[in-house]
Amino acid sequence: MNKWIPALGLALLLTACEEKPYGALPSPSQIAWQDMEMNIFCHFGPNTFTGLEWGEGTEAEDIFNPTALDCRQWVRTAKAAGFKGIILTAKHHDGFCLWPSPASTHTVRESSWRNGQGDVLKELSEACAEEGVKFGVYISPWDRNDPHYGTPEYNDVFVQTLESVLGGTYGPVFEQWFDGANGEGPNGKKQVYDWPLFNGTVFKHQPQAVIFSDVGPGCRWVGNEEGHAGRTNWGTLNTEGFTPGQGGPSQQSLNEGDCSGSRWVPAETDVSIRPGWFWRESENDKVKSVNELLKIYYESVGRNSLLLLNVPPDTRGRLHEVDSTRLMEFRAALDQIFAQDLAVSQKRKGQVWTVKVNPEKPFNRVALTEDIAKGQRVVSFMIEARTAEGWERLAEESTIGHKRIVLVPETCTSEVRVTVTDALAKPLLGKIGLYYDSIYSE
Ligand code: FUL
Repeated sequence: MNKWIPALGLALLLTACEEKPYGALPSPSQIAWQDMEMNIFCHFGPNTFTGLEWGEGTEAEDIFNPTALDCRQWVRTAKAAGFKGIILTAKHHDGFCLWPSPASTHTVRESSWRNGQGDVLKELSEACAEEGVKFGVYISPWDRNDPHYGTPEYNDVFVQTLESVLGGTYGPVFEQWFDGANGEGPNGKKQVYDWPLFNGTVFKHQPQAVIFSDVGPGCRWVGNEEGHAGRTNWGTLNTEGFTPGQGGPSQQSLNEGDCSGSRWVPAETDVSIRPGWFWRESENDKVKSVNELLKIYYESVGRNSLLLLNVPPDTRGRLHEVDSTRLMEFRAALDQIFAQDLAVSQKRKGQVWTVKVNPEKPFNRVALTEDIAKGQRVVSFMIEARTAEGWERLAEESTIGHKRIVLVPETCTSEVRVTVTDALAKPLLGKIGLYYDSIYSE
């Protein structure tokens, strides 16, 4: 036998061993979810028409009356701006259902909108399917309308509510958003939620769905509504002993995850393009600027989190011109910044990656990735540039994950060096990208 064959076999075996997964791992659905990077949140319902953020639950159904509902416009706008999915508030805390839920008498069916024949979920899910944009739902467990709220029966009502959305009528649902807010219902009582029952119902009908809550199991709240994940941000979290809402993990754990956390529950950064979650005429001049959106992008997607940007439809049932224009400007800015990767080639030696760069072109962004399918490993790293005097430090940071974009001073150099200074297991970095951003100002 050729003496190299066993040696080669051993080498391959060693490589395979080296790349063994480490720690808590993402499921295929969670990997696909994280690849989406940016999704649109749509807060829409009676509050759109009353100007409230939290409806009372006593609003007449006729309040909901979009004059020119056009879910295709939402989906096409989201798609053109580079967002991969849309999550709609199918039912917010006021209990009003944007579909004719058999578990409620407070729905589009009881309204005079389209003579009670309208169904926003149908229209949105069909538009999403046509455009190849993923469809997700927010269904608030807190319900200020349902008379059963605050009694054990409500948990069964909520299961029926979930089933009527997730049971197949509206096709695949990529994310189920569970809001932790738990206030009082119409009888002044709070509900003891049966989370295992709710999650089990979601998985029964949509086994691939990523469930959002403070503790997942699919993804976690980032701990604030301002649009920033932690500079340190682990995809892993210790969930034992915690529940969604008030029994959730600390704000720091939500924001940064837990190093070596027992479960893979990555952060989702939900933030509104406007001051409020629902559309209001008075906020048309308060839509976030491109600069603010870029900051949010760097501090969410650029910090190993998915960005869920709320762009609420108006009383016509359309994304307002101010918001849709801003989304296009945001897209144009991202395209310009990330159009050209200035890294020429990349070499690895141990825990050090050296990247060749064209010395005539400046860069000020370093984009890093880890192969998260094998577990998140990098604890800390350092970025340096070669100068005539030796290596100059540009940044020292912690954690990478799915994507990490580090803002560094404007630099011209022939070589960049990334050194992983601490890791839980052998670091598996992907391609390192170097970019120049002339738009964002801190
Ligand atoms: C919160 C809710 O109370 C807000 O109204 C909004 O829906 C936000 C995304 O989540 O918990």
